[in-house]
Amino acid sequence: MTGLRIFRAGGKAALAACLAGALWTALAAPVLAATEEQLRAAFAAADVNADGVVDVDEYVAYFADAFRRRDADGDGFLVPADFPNPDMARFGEADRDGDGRISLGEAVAERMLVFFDLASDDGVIRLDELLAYEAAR
Ligand SMILES: [Ca+2]
Ligand SMILES: [Ca+2]
Repeated sequence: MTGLRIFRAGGKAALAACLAGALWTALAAPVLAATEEQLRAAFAAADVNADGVVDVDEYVAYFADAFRRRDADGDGFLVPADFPNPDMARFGEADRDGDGRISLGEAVAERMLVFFDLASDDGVIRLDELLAYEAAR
């Protein structure tokens, strides 16, 4: 996703990529370098209650929403055709049961590993953490 790079257990850098809202649009496409402005905008969009951190509920909701937007026919699964430039290696990693499609559960499960990696200290993601990891990658 441009952002569901999401589907790579790439830890914090991957989260930074997937939090860049626009990047959450192409599950397996090459990840675009997110600008700080894009990251700030994505973070603000994910931080629904505007308390300055993205907690696990906001994270899941944001990602589930991105999934639904990508799921053009609304059947609850993403297939390669849902992406403009699918990276089949990454798609295959996300498709844990190998049925050729990515369910919401498969997509969220993959993302949760990243969330808890980035939010390991306090259970929430802060903007400075996101920016620092993005800058380091
Ligand atoms: Ca929040
Ligand atoms: Ca699957």
